[in-house]
Amino acid sequence: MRNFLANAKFLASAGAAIAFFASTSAHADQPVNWETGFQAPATDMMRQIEWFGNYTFVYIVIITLLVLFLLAYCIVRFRASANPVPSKTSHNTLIEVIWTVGPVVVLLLIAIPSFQLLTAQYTPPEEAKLTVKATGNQWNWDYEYQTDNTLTFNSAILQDGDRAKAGKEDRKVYPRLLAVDNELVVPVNTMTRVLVTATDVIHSFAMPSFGIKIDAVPGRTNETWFKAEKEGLYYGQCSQLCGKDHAFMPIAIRVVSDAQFKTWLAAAKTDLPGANKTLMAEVDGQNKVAAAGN
Ligand SMILES: [Cu+2]
Repeated sequence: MRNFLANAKFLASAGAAIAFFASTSAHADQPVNWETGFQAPATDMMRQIEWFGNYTFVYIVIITLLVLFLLAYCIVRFRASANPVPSKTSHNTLIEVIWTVGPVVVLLLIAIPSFQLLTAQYTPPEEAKLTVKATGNQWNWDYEYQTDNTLTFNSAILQDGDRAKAGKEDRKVYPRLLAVDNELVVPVNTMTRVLVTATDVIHSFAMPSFGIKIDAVPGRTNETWFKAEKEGLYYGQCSQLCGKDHAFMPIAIRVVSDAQFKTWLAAAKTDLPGANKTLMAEVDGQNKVAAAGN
């Protein structure tokens, strides 16, 4: 009984946690405790990746159950006491054809959508409207907006001591180890090209809910792209072991409306902290209104 109560309590708090994260996920995407699936997709590419993950999972389940059944059947049906004189069969053409053709068909059914997805990832559907260069350093990122009058700034992990000054005291929106001082700001529904490189060692630019992850290699430029469909604040991390502070170089992308982006970009060229503060006030203000309206 006590165990049952403890379990019920655990389930209730888990339920509350899920409700809590569901309510915050509307404007931020980040890892949550006990997560077993992907973060909610914010691009069509991530939706396709999620679909492919679920699709292959079906095969994994079927194959695992089939092999488990065959094993159990052999162990029980052909145990020494039930089957004292074992068969000496060494060939069976039909079964050999089945266990060769079966896996080939399964591999084809997985390979075809897999190659299609891979091709789609390297084939942007349209010309990029915005190009941003992300340069990995030990242990922070430099972002460069390739617009008229280039805008360049550094983005590093948010130190706890700087939270108050940056106006980022809400740890649900600006989580420890994921929040940064200056987010990469991009407009919603806009084809964005990201050029990725590094200055010292190999890093990796990854954003789970956008379905992108690409190595940042010194002396070479890699290219990826995304088209974020939902406004919000998204978190990723450097995903290539790059030294002692590898775990402390998060990536934060803030997706805003076209108008907000234009205002921010114009202001950021002269006063980045000021532009960020204005944008934050506007975005967080909207969320408060949205929350109140629920
Ligand atoms: Cu790194």
